[in-house]
Amino acid sequence: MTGSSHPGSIGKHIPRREDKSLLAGQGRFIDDVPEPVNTLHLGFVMSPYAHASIREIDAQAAKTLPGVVDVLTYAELSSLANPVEVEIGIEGYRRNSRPVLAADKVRFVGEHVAVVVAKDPYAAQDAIELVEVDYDPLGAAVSLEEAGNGSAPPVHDDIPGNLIFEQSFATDGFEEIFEAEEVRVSETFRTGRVAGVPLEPRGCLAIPGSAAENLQFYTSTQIPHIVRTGLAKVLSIPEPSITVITPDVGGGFGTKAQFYTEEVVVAALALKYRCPIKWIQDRREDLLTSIHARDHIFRLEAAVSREGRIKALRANMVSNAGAYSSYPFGCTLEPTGGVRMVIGPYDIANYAYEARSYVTNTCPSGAYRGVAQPTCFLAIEGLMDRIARKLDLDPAVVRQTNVIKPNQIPYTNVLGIKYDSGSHEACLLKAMENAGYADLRRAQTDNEDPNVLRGIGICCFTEVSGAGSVGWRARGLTRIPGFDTASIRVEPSGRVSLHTSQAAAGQGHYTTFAQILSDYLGASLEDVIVHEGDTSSAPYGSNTFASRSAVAAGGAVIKAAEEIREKIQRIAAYLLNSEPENIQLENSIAFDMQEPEKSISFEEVAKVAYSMTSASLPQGMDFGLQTTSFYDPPPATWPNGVHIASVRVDRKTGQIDIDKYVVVHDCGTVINPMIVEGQVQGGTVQGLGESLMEQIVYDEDGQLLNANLLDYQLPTVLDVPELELDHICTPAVDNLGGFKGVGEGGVIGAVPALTNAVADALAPLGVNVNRLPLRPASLLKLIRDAENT
Ligand code: MCN
Repeated sequence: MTGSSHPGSIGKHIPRREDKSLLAGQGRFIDDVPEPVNTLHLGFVMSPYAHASIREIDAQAAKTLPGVVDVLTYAELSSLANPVEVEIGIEGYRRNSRPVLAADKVRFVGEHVAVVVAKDPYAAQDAIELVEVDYDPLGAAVSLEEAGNGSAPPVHDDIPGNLIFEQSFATDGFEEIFEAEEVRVSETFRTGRVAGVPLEPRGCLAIPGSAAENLQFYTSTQIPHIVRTGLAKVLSIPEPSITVITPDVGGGFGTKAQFYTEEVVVAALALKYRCPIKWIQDRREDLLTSIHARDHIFRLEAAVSREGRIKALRANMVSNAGAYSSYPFGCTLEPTGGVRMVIGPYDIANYAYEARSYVTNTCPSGAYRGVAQPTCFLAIEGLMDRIARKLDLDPAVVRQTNVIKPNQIPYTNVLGIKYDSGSHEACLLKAMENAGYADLRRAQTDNEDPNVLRGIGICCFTEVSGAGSVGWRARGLTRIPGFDTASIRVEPSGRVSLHTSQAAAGQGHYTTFAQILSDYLGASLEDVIVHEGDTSSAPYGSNTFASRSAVAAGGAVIKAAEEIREKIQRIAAYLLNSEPENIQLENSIAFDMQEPEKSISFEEVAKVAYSMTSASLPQGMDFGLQTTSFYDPPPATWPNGVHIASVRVDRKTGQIDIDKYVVVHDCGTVINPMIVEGQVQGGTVQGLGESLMEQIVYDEDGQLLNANLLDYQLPTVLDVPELELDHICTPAVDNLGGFKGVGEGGVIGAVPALTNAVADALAPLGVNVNRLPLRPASLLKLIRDAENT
């Protein structure tokens, strides 16, 4: 891999520090947090109906079960906690809030109707069975198609037509330009609904302190600060009295970047009973109630020149919001994301879009890895292939015709989105070279076995990462700060503590932030210890999602490091009788570049800074070696990449074999190539799952049919091909450090590349592949239908 040319540890394969304990089974996850002796446990009574009025709840039998302390419903909880409402400042959004337990109606299967408080989790589970709820079932709005054509029953009385969000846009003179072109290519793509399925489901433990409203709140989340702000608001208690702590988090993938009603109930009841309360989710609850994602219909229409150049593009995205708008991203994240990102690495001057989101009687949707980008790139990359087929061009040539060229960068697209740098064309060319694209095409043409259908799929993409405050405001999200923060303290020992506003869920932050700090401060890597996920010590920030840590918190670390560096230089110069500008810091030693024998360790400098020697500080300087820096990055930073997949589809079984899989990725300055490769691999495998097998299935009544891991199929090691990864490094220009995010590119590239490969294989039969997931049974049906016509 081409790493960065940065001196020091940035760009080096440094083994992940966190793995020593995680791989030895010594990680401490939410269920491992020691629970105080008098801890009570919760169990939630979940609705078996997608849509029903609640006539009556009888909890008498449950309350008498040994070990049960209480059973509470909306009637009791509503006096303890306000409904959760996400504020979204964008035109076309209809406000929506969710009570922490269902009030008079349930709106999806799994919605909480009552909560059992018990002395152990087993009693809580047994009691759940005894709570009698009298429901009056109502017709359910489930499918997006029905929601879109207005035939679905209303989900909320105050959201007419179930339309919770709509937005449109068009560049000047769009219609005339569109109509002027002769060639039109269009397609409608339908994605399945998927779940994040982290290895560790959610859970929390709330421990009230001695003061009336003090609360220590452990939760398996990616967003401790946002949870804390949310708890304070919903429980109407002072924010400073709450400490949110994330232990090790066993994966989140966005599903843990939401503030959940269970978190509110656990906290509210800990304060009510003045004793510790714990709740750990099981897999069924996870699949029923942790946010779902995708479930989109994305239509694209392009007006194209005979050479395959897109002259005008029209997008229409419809997304399924589920029953409620979830906090903090709401239901606008996916539609605004899809229609804003679809232009991707292409130079398209004329663009119009419509985006809509409908509420339905299904689990709320939210921010899952990639957000809308696997869908919008499925659409634009699928369209590129269809343009190629229509004009009898090679699909790679169509992409080369439209891709942004190096001499156009910095490039600002029709929506005002700026790419300060990028290797859009170079990644395509390199991926084609690495894949042996010409040979793959030859093998496809030379294939003589009628039962083997060969296909090649390409996906060129950009990935929105590290969005700053302006980027979030542009999408109406007012509960996401956009900045991130780093606090650095050089301790009296000369060792360095770094607290960031991030909260890792497996991304390797304890290693990569140490690398950044070590390089920018001149501290030895071993001397730097990184802390995250405790709101009492970590400064406020946006937390971990949307591939933002490297860009936003990385920038904050650089800013803070530079501030401390300057102070150390001044103290060292004073003690060494040198000039601050001559002082260089390396390996926790400060030395005079012109007289290197004049040197002093960080420890000696720190002792002076903390007044632990007889030496004094320069006149007027404050004690200590500590600072906090806030960094608000540009609206977004744009990594890019290309995936190429070559597949064989068995015409008799619909089975897919992946022969070759190539990725070329550009995330700017690479902090740790090993971690970057792990991120790309993990994301690609999730994309493989999304395109080929994963799907949450609701029936027409809104019953979730596969809330278990036997029926919700995930990729295993047997499904994953050899992934050939390569990188191009074009550092970001507009942000500190030149880093671009990498957390989501894998899934964004994989879904379209694999889908296009299968579509390419089946195209000669006249099969149109435009609906995910591509399971063998559904492919076989498409093949049989084509053969029979
Ligand atoms: N990195 C790097 N060089 C770069 C960019 C990033 O070495 N040029 C490193 C970072 O320092 C960090 C990791 O790569 O250690 C991911 O960085 P980044 O892209 O900034 O993403 P975040 O740390 O903000 O993590 C969020 C991202 C998202 S949005 C999802 S979803 C996701 C993902 O990370 N969920 C994950 N990766 C995951 N990995 C694991 N193991 N578990 C999850 O739940």
